[in-house]
Amino acid sequence: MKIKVCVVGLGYIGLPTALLLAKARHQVYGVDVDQKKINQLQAGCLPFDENGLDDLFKKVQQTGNFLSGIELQKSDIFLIAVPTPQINGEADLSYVFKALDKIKEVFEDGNTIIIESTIGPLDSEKRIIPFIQEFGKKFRFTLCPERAIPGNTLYEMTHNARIIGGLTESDAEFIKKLYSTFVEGDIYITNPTVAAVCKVMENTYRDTNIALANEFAKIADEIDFDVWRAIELANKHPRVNILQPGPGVGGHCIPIDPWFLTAVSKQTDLILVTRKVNDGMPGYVSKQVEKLIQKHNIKNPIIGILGYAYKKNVNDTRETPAEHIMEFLSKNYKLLLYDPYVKEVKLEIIKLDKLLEVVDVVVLVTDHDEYKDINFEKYLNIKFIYDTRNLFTSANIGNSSVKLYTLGKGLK
Ligand code: SAJ
Repeated sequence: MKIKVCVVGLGYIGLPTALLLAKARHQVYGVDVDQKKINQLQAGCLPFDENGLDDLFKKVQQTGNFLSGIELQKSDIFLIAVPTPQINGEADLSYVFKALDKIKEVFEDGNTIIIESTIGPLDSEKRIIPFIQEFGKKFRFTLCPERAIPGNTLYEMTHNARIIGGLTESDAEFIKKLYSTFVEGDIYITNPTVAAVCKVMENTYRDTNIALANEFAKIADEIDFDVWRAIELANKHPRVNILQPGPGVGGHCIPIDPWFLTAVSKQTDLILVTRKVNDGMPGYVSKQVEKLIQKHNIKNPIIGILGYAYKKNVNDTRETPAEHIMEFLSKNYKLLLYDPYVKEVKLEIIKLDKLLEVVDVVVLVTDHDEYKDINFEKYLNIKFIYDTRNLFTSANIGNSSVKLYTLGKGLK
């Protein structure tokens, strides 16, 4: 079946989805409010990096199945993939409603609306479906929350299981057929509320698991053991899978989605504590660095920050813990930053070698592969390294006098 699909929002999810649909031979029209992004796409350039996206874009361009613009076009299906940020603990659906306003102008009897953006458990039933009903047309509706991880988006979009929450079973079955033209994973159908809850539960589970790992790391710092080794060994148990500690959680999902649950229920004690623990990590890391500066008695140190992206090997900086660590440390210290992926940060980014030649302290925030093989022996100016990801080993230190500290291994 060749279907005309209009994808509204050409971000980290919308654009790859649009290109995969076009590759599956649907006629896809991508829409975004950002004229600069549309100009880039029309000139054959991608607005962001993602594994394999460039090749896919080139292939799809040759087929003519993907076009883009600012204005919506009449289509059989409208797929919304716009951001749903969180403001003061509430999901902000204003971009979804702006998209629906635009869709209303071209909507025809029998068209379908798919939402891939993350929304709250009751938002479909209480807010979105009533809004579409006011179009006064026959419609189909499904909520199909995206589940792809940045850095491996295309693989996960095609291989992960998908959940389709339909207003009716027939709506869900109809959209299942569309997704099965590019999804190889299993596709399950349910209602929109279960689909929405499922999505936020997934990320809340991960947030809570990481908070537990972070708490274990703080205990390790206090009573002096290696939390990374302890987690590795605990995970040898067949029913245990503890995630990794770190400088805090970033990205547009894990620190945000739990708030969709706290917004609809008062019975969310654990979720609120989880958010507090993970949001407290950048402050904790900064204080550990301060303690070490005092311990080493370094006057007016220059601190080199390695990594600004929220996780390794991506250029995505949304909700990055690096921002808070830098804000905290810059109050009292001069900072320099190097991130091979990130171009637009307030602080000037200097080359890695240059940074390592002038700093007194190194704080590793993001474990990009590029840092793995740094040989610190060459840099006699560096007094200590604080590694928040357990990336560096004694091999990086060699015979130099630089002291390596790692989050969750104590300060000795
Ligand atoms: N992190 C840790 N410790 C870990 C794993 C991650 O501190 O053991 C940190 C990362 O450094 C990062 C943050 O958590 O700052 C989130 O990274 P992530 O790789 O766990 O997740 P995201 O936000 O990139 O993508 C998640 C994924 N959700 C799940 O795996 C349940 C992805 O599948 C979702 O599509 C995405 O959220 C989303 O859009 O909801």
